[in-house]
Amino acid sequence: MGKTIAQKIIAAHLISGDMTPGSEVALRIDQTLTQDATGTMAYLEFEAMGIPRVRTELSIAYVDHNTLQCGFENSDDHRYLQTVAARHGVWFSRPGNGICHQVHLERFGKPGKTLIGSDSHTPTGGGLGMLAFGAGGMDVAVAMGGGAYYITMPKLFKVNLTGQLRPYVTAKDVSLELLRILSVKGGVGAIIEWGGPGVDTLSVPERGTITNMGTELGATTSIFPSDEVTRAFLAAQGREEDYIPLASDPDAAYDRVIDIDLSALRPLIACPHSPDNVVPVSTLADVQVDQVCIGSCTNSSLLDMLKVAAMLKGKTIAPTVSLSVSPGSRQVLTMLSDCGALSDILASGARVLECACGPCIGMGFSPNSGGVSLRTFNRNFLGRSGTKDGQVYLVSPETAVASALTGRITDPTTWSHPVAVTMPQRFRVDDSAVLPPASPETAQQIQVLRGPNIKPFPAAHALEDTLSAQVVLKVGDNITTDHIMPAGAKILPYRSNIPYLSRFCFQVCDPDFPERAKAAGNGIVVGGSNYGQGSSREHAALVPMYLGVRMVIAKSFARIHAANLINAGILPVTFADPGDYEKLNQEDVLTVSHIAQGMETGELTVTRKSDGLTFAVKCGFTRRQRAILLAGGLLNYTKEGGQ
Ligand code: MIC
Ligand code: SF4
Repeated sequence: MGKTIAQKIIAAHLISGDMTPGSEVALRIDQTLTQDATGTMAYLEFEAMGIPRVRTELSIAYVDHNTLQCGFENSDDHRYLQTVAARHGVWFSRPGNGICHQVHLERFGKPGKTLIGSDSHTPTGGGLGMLAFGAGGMDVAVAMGGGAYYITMPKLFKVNLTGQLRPYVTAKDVSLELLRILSVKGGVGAIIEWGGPGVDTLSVPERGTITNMGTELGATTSIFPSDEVTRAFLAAQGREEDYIPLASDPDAAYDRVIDIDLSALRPLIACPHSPDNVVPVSTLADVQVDQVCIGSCTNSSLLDMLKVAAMLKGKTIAPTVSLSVSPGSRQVLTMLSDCGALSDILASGARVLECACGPCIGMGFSPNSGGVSLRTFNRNFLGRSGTKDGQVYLVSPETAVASALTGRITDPTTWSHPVAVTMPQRFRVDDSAVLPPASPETAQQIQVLRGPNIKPFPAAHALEDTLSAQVVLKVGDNITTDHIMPAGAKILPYRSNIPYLSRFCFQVCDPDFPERAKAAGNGIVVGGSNYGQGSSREHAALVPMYLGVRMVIAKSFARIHAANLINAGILPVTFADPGDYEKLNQEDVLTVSHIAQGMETGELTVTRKSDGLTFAVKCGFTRRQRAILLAGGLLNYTKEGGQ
């Protein structure tokens, strides 16, 4: 039988395992990326492994999240990242050079290669035909050292595209349509491949928007074929030599096929507070808008920005609306400036922010109290904007501009003059803000500069055979890593300071959690389905570990978070009977015995101390995962010589 695109790349990178869905496969990783908010921890972990130089084809450290320098913390971390990168063979993309996923697509991504990044939107690279995964920092550190990346072999979904997008209907609407169909859990355990005749009509940046938001489906990754559109994009970036063609075989089999007719789509909008809460834009026409933000790794390409500029040209935004525009990279900003489009954006009354994540991660531009904010971003989780009662909606750049001009949520297809924007034949290439690493001969002389904000890595516990602990928190379905470990301008500077960060753990759900967990000593968290969806931040596992959490019992887990829990030495187990979730209460004391043996059989028995209630939990760990847990996390496991 023929192979899908993902199967071909996996087969070419397979170190061990068999490619049957559900089995563990170990993959050779060609490229890694980190960003600053997760990178500090990843490089501390890499240093702890004692490997002098990265063993990948390319590893690169971007600085794009923590770019506000309100104190010494972020500036110190940037210097740490720059020096640690230079010393260990890693390229360094300076602050202001752009958002990691946008810059990686422009300058470094290559069809057919594997990439892991310490950021959940690393699958953006799938727009170029890369097999790109979001991962925890520790997994990235291991890959930098030449180690394999382990995943459960996913199922394969195909989205078959036909037709062509109508004016003002965009790639973002394609993503929102799939979220409407599948929900934020619909892609868990699957790779989503995009195919069909409609693919030819989508440019690489549009494909990148779509693979970027595959993360919101919970998908392991998403990927497009590499075709003539890919070749043209790479040629325009001055790197046609990176092109290889890649397509699925005609008789490749998929576990599920979803058909989307691009011509039938209309502008869509995700309502607060979940990316799958999707309705047509036209149904919300009376809603007043306070703020509009355009940018993020989802929608900040030159193509997006040129459309935004063309729509804004000669017009002024509504006086009640505050509009921000963050171009995705220095390349995008420079080219907007060169062609005069930047002036059109500025003249409309927009505030142009630097080329960084910015408002997407609560780094400024938080909405007013209760304010309605339309964003071209990928996540609208509760509190993520920095304003707890902010009402964040996700839209395309076209819907964002139409709404900024009218002051109400506006369907852009009601506009009479479609704007036509084409991809440039040649991008302006200037990589001067990407610093090469020191040569192997001089690297040892580089001094790694560490600020006082870098605190020691918290010690993980080796797993005992019996665990007796209190339920320190019970939460519902779809808990995000933004609930577990919030980000934002006030907290992000402390990503290398776990003790300080711990004060904010689960702040959105229960401000008393950190104190209660600390007082309990050992703790258990009980969650619903899709626990830990969202980001790749391993802090959402390291901080609970620091606060004494030893086990999370949930109905189901998001992929990256489950891996991060295991890497931190915390047991992620699922209810054998989801009905048992209802029986548990916060403060119950639970005991689990014979853990090592139970992990072998895949089932553990939990007993409640107060009344002897017993129930089963599932723990289908692989041999390697069991060894990691028993060692007390991936770092201990690696130090002990585990592969
Ligand atoms: C996000 O979009 O939530 C982030 C911030 O990019 C995270 C990474 C982080 O928390 O540093 C992600 O998506 O992985
Ligand atoms: Fe940055 Fe937002 Fe993209 Fe995360 S989702 S990488 S915060 S732009």
